[in-house]
Amino acid sequence: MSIVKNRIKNLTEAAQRIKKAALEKERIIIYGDSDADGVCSTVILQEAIKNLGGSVFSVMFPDRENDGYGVNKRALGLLKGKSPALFITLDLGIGNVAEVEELNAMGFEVIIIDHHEPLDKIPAASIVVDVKQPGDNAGFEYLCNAGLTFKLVEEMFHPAEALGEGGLGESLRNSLLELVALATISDMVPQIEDNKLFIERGLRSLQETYRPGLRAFFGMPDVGSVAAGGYMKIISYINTAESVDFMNDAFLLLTSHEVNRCRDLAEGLAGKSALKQQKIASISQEVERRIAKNPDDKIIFEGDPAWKLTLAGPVASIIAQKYQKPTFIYKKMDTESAGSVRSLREGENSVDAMALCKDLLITYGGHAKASGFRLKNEDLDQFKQRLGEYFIHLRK
Ligand SMILES: [Mn+2]
Repeated sequence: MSIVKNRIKNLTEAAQRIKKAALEKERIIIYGDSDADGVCSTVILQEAIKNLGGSVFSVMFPDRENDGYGVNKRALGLLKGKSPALFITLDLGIGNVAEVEELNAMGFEVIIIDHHEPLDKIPAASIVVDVKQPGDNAGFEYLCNAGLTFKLVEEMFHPAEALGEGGLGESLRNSLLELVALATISDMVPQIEDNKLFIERGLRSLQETYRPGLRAFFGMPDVGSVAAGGYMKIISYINTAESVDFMNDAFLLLTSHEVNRCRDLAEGLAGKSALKQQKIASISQEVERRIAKNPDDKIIFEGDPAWKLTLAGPVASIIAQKYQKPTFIYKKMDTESAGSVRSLREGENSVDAMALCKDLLITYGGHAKASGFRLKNEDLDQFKQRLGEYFIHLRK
């Protein structure tokens, strides 16, 4: 179904290596991001590996609130003694230069599958697939990570040099496309080319999904049919799941075969989602109260110890949309602050802005319009000032 273009850099190599690991029953660990895109990517790859006769030894999702985004320190601690293994990152990893070095030293073979903007240095993984990395001119920067993972899986089932060897069956393909569609909509990537096809075909299949976790949502009174947009509720429920001890309820839901368990998990996520929406609204109101004092500021830059880091993104989205200014919302912790950025206007690239402040930042990364950062509290004022200067300059 793919529109024929150049090959995505390293995609064939990654597909062949993962397929070999599945067929030879090597130990495989998948480390995915905790949002809908990361969770769907993980389900897609795990099901592909199982369909090739392999198994996934463990699946991990970082607790963004407590342990930080990406491959974090606590994960590295838990991974001690688990090598040798093929360690595959999904929807994260491109910023984990130091952690990948550590994984290598621990005896893991690392494959990165990501779609985020690379920073100065690409991690020294054995294979890096990132549609935004230098040298990838295939033109697939618009894919979400689940879309990229679907293309990887297509290659695992249809290696270029052995077409017809045992393809991705129609029902598995459709089932995976349902997840790709949800992730593509969730990640707010442009609905063009393959993304458009993914959404059309995935949503069509979703109407009659056989995945118990998705059927559980359609059994709930507040989730309408696919035609009525019920998938938006499903996406927000999946994004509500937070990872605890490296496991994630949305992943458990999407991979469970037990109808009752799926119903319980789906209802649990719906309940949490309602609470989350209330908190997002109250933080947004607080931000609006604060910025009302300085209506001429070129950026919005607000933080608080009481705000949850996982809500910084949704709050920043609402505020950036309403005020049309680059918006930085952060949680202030004991010694460090971490937050999310939304910069919606064309040409106001938030990752470029932060690159100019990288001497102040512990980590940063993401996409032009949606990104994140972490820094020491003592550097907050200078960070804010330099961002302000950068964006004033851009708007002259
Ligand atoms: Mn993503």
